Amino acid sequence: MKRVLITGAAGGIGRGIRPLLRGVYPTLRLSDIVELQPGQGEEFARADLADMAAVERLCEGVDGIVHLGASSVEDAWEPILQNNIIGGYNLFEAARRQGVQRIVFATTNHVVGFYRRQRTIDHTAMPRPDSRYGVSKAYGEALGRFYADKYGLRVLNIRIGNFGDKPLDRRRLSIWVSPRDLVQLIRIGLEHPEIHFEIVYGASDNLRSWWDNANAHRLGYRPQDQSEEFAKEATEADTRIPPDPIGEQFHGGPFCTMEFAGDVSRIK
Ligand code: 15L
Repeated sequence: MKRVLITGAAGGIGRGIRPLLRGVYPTLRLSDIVELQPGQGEEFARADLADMAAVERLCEGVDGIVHLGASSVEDAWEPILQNNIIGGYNLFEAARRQGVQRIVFATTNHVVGFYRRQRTIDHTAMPRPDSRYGVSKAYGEALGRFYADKYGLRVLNIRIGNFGDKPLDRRRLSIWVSPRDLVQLIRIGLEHPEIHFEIVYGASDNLRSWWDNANAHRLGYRPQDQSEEFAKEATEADTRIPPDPIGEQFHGGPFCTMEFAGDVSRIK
């Protein structure tokens, strides 16, 4: 991998992983819809993912992509449509046209947000999106499957839990991923010789995890961080959050609660 493109590089994850990827690959091409200052070994190209011609230019001369660019929380349909549905298609299609070999797709736990917390799921679980955002990421995973099987791209989907220096609350103790653990997964996606299409969970070695991340371990993932180290402060943080009787039953938490008008007893 000589040149790696990071879309959405100005976002929280982009900012968090850049220092850990610097020097690993000779050139990081950073892209976002907003301006950002490239550092050493980085170049910047501004692009709107909904603009196919711009996305194709972005992919020129690129060996691998870390695709973070998207609406990254629940939103109205229009921005999700532009950024995640049209933008997602443009990215995969432009990558194919430009001969990019690999895509690491930043998907989310909200693809499987309506699984109950008593249930541990692995990478084979059927999608149960908890939001329009989750639906758009399930679509992105399907795009990856299509471009891998049909056109031979190598695609790693990382269903990211919650990225940050530490877990923020009790739910995040189950889904947290540290920057260095996420970077380890990204590097598996960019470098592992046997990837065709894979799904893994973007989670650290969390004692309270709801996910069986055996597929990531099979690919060599050895997480270095554990959320339990922060259990006391994360649990205390919950005392400042209003009770959420719907969200606390499901993996997706508050994303399940938003706009909820269903029948909880039917969600097994
Ligand atoms: C996500 O997918 C979001 O991108 C992030 O901002 C968090 O909200 C996270 O999920 C979460 O579930 O905590």
